[in-house]
Amino acid sequence: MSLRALIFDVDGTLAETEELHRTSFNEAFAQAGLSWTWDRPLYGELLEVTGGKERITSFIERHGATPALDQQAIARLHQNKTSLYTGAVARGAVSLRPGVRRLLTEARQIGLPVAIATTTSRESVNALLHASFGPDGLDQFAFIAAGDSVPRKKPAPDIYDLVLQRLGLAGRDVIAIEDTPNGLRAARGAGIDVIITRSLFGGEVGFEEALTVLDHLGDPSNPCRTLQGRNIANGMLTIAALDGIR
Ligand code: XBP
Repeated sequence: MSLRALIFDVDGTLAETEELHRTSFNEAFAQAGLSWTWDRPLYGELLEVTGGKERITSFIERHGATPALDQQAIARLHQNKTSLYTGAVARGAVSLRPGVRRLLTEARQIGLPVAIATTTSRESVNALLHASFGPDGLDQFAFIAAGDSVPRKKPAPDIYDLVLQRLGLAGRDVIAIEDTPNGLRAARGAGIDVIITRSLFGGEVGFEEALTVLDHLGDPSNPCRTLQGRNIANGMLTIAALDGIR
């Protein structure tokens, strides 16, 4: 087998989490006495900037939102947003997307390492993995690269470069699963082939460089559809299919 690892994005790919991120931002704004509200269309635009702290900074700079909080205040506000988000995740507010658990189980059974490359805070990733896979959830991943572990977030390739370096692999050895044009650019920048699963906030355009675009990864009772690119899934994306396209 030429495929030596899989790398998963988190938000929109492992689970549809962005709506909960959005409402957690709004709750944190309200608790801080700010009159800001991010509705869905606005949040869709703001997602162009990855990373929660960076998104708030860009909102202040590009939308002229007041008060113009400094970086310390933004970090505090974001920390509260993260607490609100992780609390809701722990209470079961989000679940894994179709096919994710199946593909991870398949990878584990054949000893294929799986890593994570995300711009989201490590606390938020941990909360999702704990809620989805139980207390040992984190152990099934060979490496988790999250949040501020690199200075430049997606679409820069840095987070993928970091994962490759830690796995001791080259871009051609792995496949990434992503849901956004920013994620696709980041992985491609690191020389990695990408499968896109379309998500609520990931958009429908900008995926020309993906190997294939699916509606989700597919399960026996819930087959996936190929929306763009090569038809490799046949209702369900398997490790064998991923290995076969290389
Ligand atoms: C998605 C993001 C994140 C989340 C919010 O990351 O851009 O910023 O919207 O998370 P990915 P934080 O698709 O790489 O998983 O508030 O924790 O930054």
